[in-house]
Order: sequence, then structure tokens, then C-alpha cells
Amino acid sequence: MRWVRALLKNASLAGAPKYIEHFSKFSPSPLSMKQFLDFGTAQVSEETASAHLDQSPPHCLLSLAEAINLEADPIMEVITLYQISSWRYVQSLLDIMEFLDKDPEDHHTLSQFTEALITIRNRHNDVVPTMAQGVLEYKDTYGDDPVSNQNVQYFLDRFYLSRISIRMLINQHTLIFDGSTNPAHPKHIGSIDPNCNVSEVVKDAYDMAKLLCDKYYMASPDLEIQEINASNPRQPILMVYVPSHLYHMLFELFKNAMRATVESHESSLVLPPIKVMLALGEEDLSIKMSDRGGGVPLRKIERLFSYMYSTAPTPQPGTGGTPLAGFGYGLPISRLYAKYFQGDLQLFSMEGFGTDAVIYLK
Ligand code: W6P
Repeated sequence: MRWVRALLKNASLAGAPKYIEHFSKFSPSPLSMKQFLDFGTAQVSEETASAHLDQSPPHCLLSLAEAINLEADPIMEVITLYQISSWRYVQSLLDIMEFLDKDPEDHHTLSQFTEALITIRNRHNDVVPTMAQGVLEYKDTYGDDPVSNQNVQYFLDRFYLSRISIRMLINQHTLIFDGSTNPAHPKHIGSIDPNCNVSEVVKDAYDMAKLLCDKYYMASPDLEIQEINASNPRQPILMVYVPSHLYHMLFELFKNAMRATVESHESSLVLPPIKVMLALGEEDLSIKMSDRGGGVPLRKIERLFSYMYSTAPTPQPGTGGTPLAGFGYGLPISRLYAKYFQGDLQLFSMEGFGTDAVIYLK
């Protein structure tokens, strides 16, 4: 990371855009789960803290630079609040640059860095609605033909993946260096659960989606879980993962599956259950969620993942927007969460019958 320092030695504020362009050429390969664990498990000794501080600003810097450069993409110039949000990124980049020259051995520096990260995280909390507004404007300006759709898709996939990666870095840093362990989950390493019980997360996500579904439709399908642990039959499936990411993906899938099930059985008294199958093999952990909600024709599957086709003007509270509509961005962002740790999320539907959604995790 010496080159980062060398570069920044000569950086002047006015020259910031140049550096941004330069940094963003070094695509920050997302850290692997193992790297996150190595950061987190070594006891928070002075040594690891200083090693961490040595590594963390450059990592954040690269991710941020990438995000800024993405926002400079010509197609995004029409995005509302583009200026504001772009300046927010530059501000965050400058905030982190401050730390590159500081002594990583210094305790005070570490706590200042943590504070700076928290400020940065809060500064970027409302990026998703900002971008949604931008997509609406883009649609008005360029139309919603397939080419526009592709441009927006390509741009936002990179943008949101970069955001997931920055937030993961910030969360790990702030959770690990706040000097205490999480009392509810003492074994967690930051936001990572080294023994994440997958079917427990499935049940939690189901319960929350069921709550919304019951409230809106006064009915909800049951859940059936089947678990196949190929090499350890009868043992629950555990994995090293970020439970909040898994929950986010499953909650989104449950909302869609429930809505399809209820709406396709309006005149019947019984609802077919949602079946979830977990399979752990040598390489993959696969989670398949099957509904009998009537399915979606192949032609429309791609649209379910489209930022542009699923962006609707913000529903006004109290005007009866369905809480299970999957507010547009749930599916594409869920797929990015899966991809972030080398997995995927795919839909297989049979129109007239139902849909299988599969999450693949490594
Ligand atoms: C549907 C549409 C959908 C999207 C995602 C997950 C499940 C389902 N079921 O009918």
C-alpha cells in the first residue's frame, strides 16, 4: 500500500478528481470471508490494531474512489442530487485520506478513525432513495427502452456492489474496534457469524414476512423446511456468513413468494405452503424456496431484477401501496448480496404453477 501513500503525499485538494480517477483503476477486489475473519479473530492487540489501521484506510479509499468514479459516469449526470451525493463521496474520501499519514500505532488515531468511519456511514445512509429518484429522472430524459435499461442496470449493479463492500468494511472495523464484544452474540466476528445456523435465519425471515403478510392479507402460507447436510446427515447446516445479508435475501424472497401465493389463491380456502430446501454439498450451500403462486412468464423474469422497470415513484404513506410489493430494489440488491461472497441468486419459474428461487452460497 506504499503507492497509496506516495501518491497522496503529492495530493492537493484541487487535484482530488485526478486521484479519484487513478485510484478507481485499481478495482478493490472485495475481501474474502477469510480475510475478514483474519482481521477480526486475532485478538485486538496493539499490533493487529495498528496493522489494521495500516490496511483499512487504503481499502476504504479504493472502494470510495470506485464509487465516486461510477457516479461520474456520463449516464448518471442526469441523476437528481448527483452533485450533492457526489460531493458527499469526495468528502468521505478526504476524511479517510487524513489518516494515511498518521501513525497507526497511536491509540488516539484509531479511535478518531473509527469516529470518521461512523460519520461516513451515516453520511451515505439514504443513497438508495437518492438513486431511485435519479432512475426516475433518467427514465424521463432517455426513455425506458432496453438500451437505457441496460445502462442503468450495469451502472447500479456496480454502484451497489461497491456500496455493499464499503459498508461491510466499515461495519467490520467499527464493530471490532469498539472495544467490546456483542453481548447477544459473543462469538460473532463483527457482523460475521462463524456458525451461522441457516435454517434459523430462514425461520426468522419467514416470521417477519408472515407478520406483514397477515397484516395486509389476513392470511399467509405455511413454511416447510427440509435440510440435507450431505456429509453430516442429521447435523444442522452451519456456515460462516453474515446473518444480516442472508436474512435480507430470504426476507425479500419470502415477501415475493407470499404475495404470489396469496394473490393467486384469492378464492380458495387453503394456501399451498412455501417449501424451503437447504442442501449443503462439498462446495455449495443452496437454498431453494418454492412457491405455488402461479409463476411468472419467462419474458418477465428479467424485469424482476431491473432497477429501471421496478422503480416506481415513492408511494405516499397511507395510499395503500402493498407492503409486500417488494419495493422495487429488493431482488436486484439481494442478488448482489449473494454475489458479494461469490454466490448467486436465480429464479426458475413455471407459469401456471409457481416459482423456485435459489440462493447459492459458497
Ligand atoms: C413469484 C415471483 C417471485 C419473485 C421472487 C421470489 C418468488 C417469486 N414468486 O411469483
